[in-house]
Amino acid sequence: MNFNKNFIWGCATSSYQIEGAANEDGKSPSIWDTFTKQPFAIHDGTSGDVACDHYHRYKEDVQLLKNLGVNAYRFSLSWPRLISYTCEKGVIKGTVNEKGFEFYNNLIDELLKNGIEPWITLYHWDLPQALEDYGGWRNRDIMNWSYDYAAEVAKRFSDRVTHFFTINEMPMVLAGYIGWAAPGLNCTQKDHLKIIHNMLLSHGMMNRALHANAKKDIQVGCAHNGLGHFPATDSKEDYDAFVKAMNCIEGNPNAYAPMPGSGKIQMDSLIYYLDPIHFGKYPEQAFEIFKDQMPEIKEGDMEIISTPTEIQAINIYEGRPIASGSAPGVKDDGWHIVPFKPGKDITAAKWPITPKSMNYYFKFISDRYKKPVYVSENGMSNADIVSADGKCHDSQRIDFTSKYFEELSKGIESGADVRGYFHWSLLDNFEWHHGYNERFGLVHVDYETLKRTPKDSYYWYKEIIAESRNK
Ligand code: PNW
Repeated sequence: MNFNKNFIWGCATSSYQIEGAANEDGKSPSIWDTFTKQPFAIHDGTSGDVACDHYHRYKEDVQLLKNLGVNAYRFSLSWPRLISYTCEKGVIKGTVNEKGFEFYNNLIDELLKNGIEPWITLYHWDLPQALEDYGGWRNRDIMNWSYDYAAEVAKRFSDRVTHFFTINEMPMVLAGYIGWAAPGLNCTQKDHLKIIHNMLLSHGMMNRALHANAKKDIQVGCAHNGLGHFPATDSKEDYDAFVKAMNCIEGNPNAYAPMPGSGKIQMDSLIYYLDPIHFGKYPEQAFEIFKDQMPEIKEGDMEIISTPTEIQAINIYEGRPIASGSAPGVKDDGWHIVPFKPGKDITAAKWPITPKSMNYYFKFISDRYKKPVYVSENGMSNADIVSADGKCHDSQRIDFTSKYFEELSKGIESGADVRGYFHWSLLDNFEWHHGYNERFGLVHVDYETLKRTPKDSYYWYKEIIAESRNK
């Protein structure tokens, strides 16, 4: 495989999914603390109150990373652990929680002591509940709250941390305003487009705050998620069809598929989110399709949003094969999604296994935005159990990951500038509205004893990393 010696091999996690300690050491509630307590919000009725108890076991988890041999670890900061908010005379005031900063300082030091580079995500969905009470992502002021938060993060951590991701998966933040994620609201499309605009502004303001307060050169980007489509065959026609699909910003918000003529924003469109960041403008077609639903763009907004970033990160799990010719029932745009055959390979979460998502998609992103790209998440949910022999034999995950690596390698060979890969996830963890039923870890977690058992895939990934270093 085509990974050079300097390729970054890592693992990713997020605060609410692993930390636990939901009410400890001055942490204020997040929207996920609130949402998980609502009846039927979470499939198995659980919450992240304890999760993997990483807050108390981070040293053990750093040893797992060290033994794995990764050179980088991507984790997120719990915003409500770091800052709590009150409102006085209509002005929102944040107060720093020193205990929260102490936890991440310790984690960063522990990582560095063990030769692992910390990569920080500022926002992985656990918004302080107090900010949601003031409108959260619906309130344009969030760009200023984001600035102040990011400035504090840079002041405290940029002496030791070089890589920062602003917002993780803006489209999935939007899921909170479609109903199935926190805060569990159901908004109109006009609201959704405004929320996206506010997220883009916040990304830009975090980027500015990080750079303005950094103690050394840092690299900043957002971690976007999308569907990694790919041409159904090697024909020129299908390749052109794939490019058209990538440029389609309409789709079914709940089906993760582009759909020309639907009049709905495709929740995880690539170009609707990333063109503003990299080119300083929304795709032209957005104004034709969404007309007066488009957000108000104030003077200077697009400059804030397009403040230069150094890197682009992408979380990638699946995609759809695209072929030329239109499908019945949708506007003829010269392409269509080829339906999967019955019995298609799927993961435990029933997501289709599509290794080719690592190939053309990354070339497309790399060519379009011309920034170094990192795979900030990739992995699968599997029905893993600890066997009678005390081990966890997750051959599916090894198979999945090796197939995805092979296609990523082909993408790099064809010119995609991908510089690193972070496996999702280090540990089995709280998988949002699915609760603990989906296991994404390289390490199995027994939620009764909190015992960690490295799975076969952990040892396999360890070998891949070692081989690629010794090339
Ligand atoms: C990502 N989908 O979310 C998140 O960044 C992680 O926190 C999460 O645990 C991981 O992927 C696995 O789900 C996604 O339904 C959630 O397409 C849902 C989807 C994609 C990504």
